[in-house]
Amino acid sequence: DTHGGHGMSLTMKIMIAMGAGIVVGVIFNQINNNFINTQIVAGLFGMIGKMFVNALKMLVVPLVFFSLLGGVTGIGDVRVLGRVGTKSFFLYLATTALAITIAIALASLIGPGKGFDMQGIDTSGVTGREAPTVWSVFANIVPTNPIAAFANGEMLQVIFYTVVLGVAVLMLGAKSEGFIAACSYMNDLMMKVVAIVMHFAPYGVFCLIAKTFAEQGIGLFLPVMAYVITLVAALFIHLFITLPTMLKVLAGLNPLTFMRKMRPAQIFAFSTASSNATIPVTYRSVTERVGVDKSIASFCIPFGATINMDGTAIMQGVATVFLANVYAIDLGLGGYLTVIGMAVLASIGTAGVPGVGLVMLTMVLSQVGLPIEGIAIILGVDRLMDMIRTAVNITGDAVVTSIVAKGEGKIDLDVFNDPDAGIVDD
Ligand code: DAS
Repeated sequence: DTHGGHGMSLTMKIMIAMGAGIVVGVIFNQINNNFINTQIVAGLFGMIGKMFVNALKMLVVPLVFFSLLGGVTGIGDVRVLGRVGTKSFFLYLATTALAITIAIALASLIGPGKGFDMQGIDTSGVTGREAPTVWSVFANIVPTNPIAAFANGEMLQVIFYTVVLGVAVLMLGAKSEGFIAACSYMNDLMMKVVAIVMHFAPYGVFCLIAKTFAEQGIGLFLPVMAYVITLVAALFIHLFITLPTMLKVLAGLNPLTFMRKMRPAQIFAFSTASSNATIPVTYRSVTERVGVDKSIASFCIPFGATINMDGTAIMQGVATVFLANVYAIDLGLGGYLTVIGMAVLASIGTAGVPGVGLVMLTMVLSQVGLPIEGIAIILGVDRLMDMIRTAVNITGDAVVTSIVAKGEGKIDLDVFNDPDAGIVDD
């Protein structure tokens, strides 16, 4: 979507960078071991890509802190805050549970993994992680040391502490005016830093994708093609049917307009495979392009990036059915209900970073007695699957945020209906 007389918008540049990255990556993958040492090229792309992801991540904690502090003091009413928190929490869990249920149903229908030939796949070296108990997941939301929580980017703890701080700021009443003004300034300052980092997006996106495709042989997909096709189908059902329907029915917003406005954030999520790193872009797209009020987005976006992972839950549903078929183990309805419960619980406790879905999958598999070494079978294609499901994850976050905002009457429809709102062309 070009923007006025400014020529090509950043969105267009990012999309071209994504396409070019795929083409260049596949070419390097195909010519590998011939005359160009792709290790050097992949190393260069990797370095630039990593710098870009790090630049995004360096924004997350300060941006979330200042925007959320501004958001809490902007809402100004603890009851409204409680309502927004409760509504978003249950909507996030509901979309995740719905996503994995559809994924399991679809996978049971298609039946990937039946008669799978292990053909000497090396399943050693896959280590599981203990499944968290419900109690520990919720107890860990309260930080023992806020500085450590901020330093380590423990998002749930950062959110908890900032909300409590925000409520305390409200309780101080008029005394807080200077502080609130400073937070608003810091929020604007961080958004300017986001704009600077986004200026380098085409280069970062290109390098991240070119490196991934240069390393991911296409051949890796053949043995698990049934798994990949089922997973991508389930992800697309959620992305293009379930979420748009929820948006239309629960918020009365045009899904096509919404999806176009979320495209840059989806491409960032695809390129970085990290919901957390994408928070600055998701937040900016939802506020400046969809028109959601900062006071809602500043809570729901980081909250969703942490506890809401529809795409990841879908992968866990499909992978569980696939591995149950590979090992010819019949999980039964009880088994699948356990998988759904475990996947939803696991998504609350884990941050949105690359590869976290597989770590959560070990928890889900061990809970239903499936051999976790089976993960070695789908490991080869997981990076690309992670990129796709992360784009689904942040779209789910943005949809729930928009639904909550619409419910609170905190969405500016003039912005939503303005095709050029928030076009990032600086
Ligand atoms: N990459 C994770 C995220 O950032 C999702 C996953 O690993 O499944 O949301």
